[in-house]
Amino acid sequence: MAAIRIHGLTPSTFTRTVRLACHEKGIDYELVPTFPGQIDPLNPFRKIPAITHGDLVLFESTAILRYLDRAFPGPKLWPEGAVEAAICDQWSSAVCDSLVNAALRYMAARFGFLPVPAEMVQKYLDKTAEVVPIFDLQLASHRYLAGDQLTAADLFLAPVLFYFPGIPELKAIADSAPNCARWAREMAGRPSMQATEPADKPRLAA
Ligand SMILES: N[C@@H](CCC(=O)N[C@@H](CS)C(=O)NCC(=O)O)C(=O)O
Repeated sequence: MAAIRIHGLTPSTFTRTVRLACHEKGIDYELVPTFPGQIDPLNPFRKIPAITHGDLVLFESTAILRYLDRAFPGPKLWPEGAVEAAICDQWSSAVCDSLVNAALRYMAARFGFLPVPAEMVQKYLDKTAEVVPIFDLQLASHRYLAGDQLTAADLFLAPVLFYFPGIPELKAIADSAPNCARWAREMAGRPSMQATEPADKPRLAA
């Protein structure tokens, strides 16, 4: 049995981020399929993923990635320098806050995961159209989201952008972000992305 157990689901973007981190660092893990409603007591906030490592139980993907990066050898997910590490945190948070609170909420409505009032659905789409160009501008002058090397920030962004082509309105936004497209193509070629492709892609609600 692998020492690291990831409790979550393959279509979950945050679960994929944690799995990506394990693949990038070469950490062996076992995925324990767990729905948000089943994750308590590992995460009392009832969100996936959570991990266990021996007696340690951890939830919140950022804390999990930080732990994996510090506790295990392998390529660093945060750069060494104070400035570079802060930039990585900045872009990771921008994904988890500005992008997730727009695009992921829109996807949840379109995939029928959550009942979202109609006026909010449009607001989430408008907000997505507002924030994606900011990521595109950053990627215009940097190979990766937080600079010239792959960092945790890329591992947060990739699972979210991965769903854009499957939703016509989000595909239209992605199509006007050429630098995100160039970055996404490069990310798609990584073995970590291929190994964590969701088993079942969610379908659009009628
Ligand atoms: N801040 C959490 C967010 C995790 C999260 O939102 N997970 C989603 C699935 S991708 C979830 O469990 N949603 C269920 C819910 O919000 O009730 C983290 O970084 O791990």
